[in-house]
Amino acid sequence: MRIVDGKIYIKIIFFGTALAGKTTSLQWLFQHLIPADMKITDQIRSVKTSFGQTLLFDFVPVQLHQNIIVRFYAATGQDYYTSTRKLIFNNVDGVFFVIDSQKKEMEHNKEFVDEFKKYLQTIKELQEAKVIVLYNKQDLDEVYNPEDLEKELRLTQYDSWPTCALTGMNLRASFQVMICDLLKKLKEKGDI
Ligand SMILES: Nc1nc2c(ncn2[C@@H]2O[C@H](COP(=O)(O)OP(=O)(O)OP(=O)(O)O)[C@@H](O)[C@H]2O)c(=O)[nH]1
Ligand SMILES: [Mg+2]
Repeated sequence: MRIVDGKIYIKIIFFGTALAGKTTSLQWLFQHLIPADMKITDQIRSVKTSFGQTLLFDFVPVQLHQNIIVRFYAATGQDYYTSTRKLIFNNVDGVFFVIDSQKKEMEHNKEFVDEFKKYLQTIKELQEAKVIVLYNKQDLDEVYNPEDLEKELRLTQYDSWPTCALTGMNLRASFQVMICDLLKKLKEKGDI
């Protein structure tokens, strides 16, 4: 979190494997949940590869309140960019950890959990950040249910929802919990 000229900047990141649904989740939130008068830009800024995947990150700023700007970032999930992915965690306040629930993605998800836990040890802001896990693609066949996933991936300590980023299932609820938690922290610290 950064306070510049009396404005509070909150940073929320979507993290997870390539094609897990980070960009799709952010798009759904932007299109269906963020009221027009809170939008600072009319579209998500992103750098895409020729296959439609995110290169580096997607970015969208939202004005939550007169003095509160929330900046959303969706990190790239491609393995090629692992070294740049860490940079995006600087000053983070909230993380949506997007899991591709498909059975075939289990090992890949485990690698990302390891990567995330490594960042947890070294990035202080991340230790204090609100983390919500989205067990995405629950609409598909051949997926694990959230209970099995959180046990197998050792993510039981976090709030979580089964989601479908295509229809927005549970994205509203998870977003509300994220924002409420972050605003509560700001109030406790006396910033608002
Ligand atoms: N069936 C289904 N497909 C989904 C869901 N979420 C995303 N997808 C699809 O999965 C593909 C990848 O989604 P993206 O949102 O681009 O994935 P990403 O996590 O941003 O991937 P990178 O940018 O490569 O890191 C797209 O074709 C989406 O339409 C979901 O909940 N269900
Ligand atoms: Mg993406």
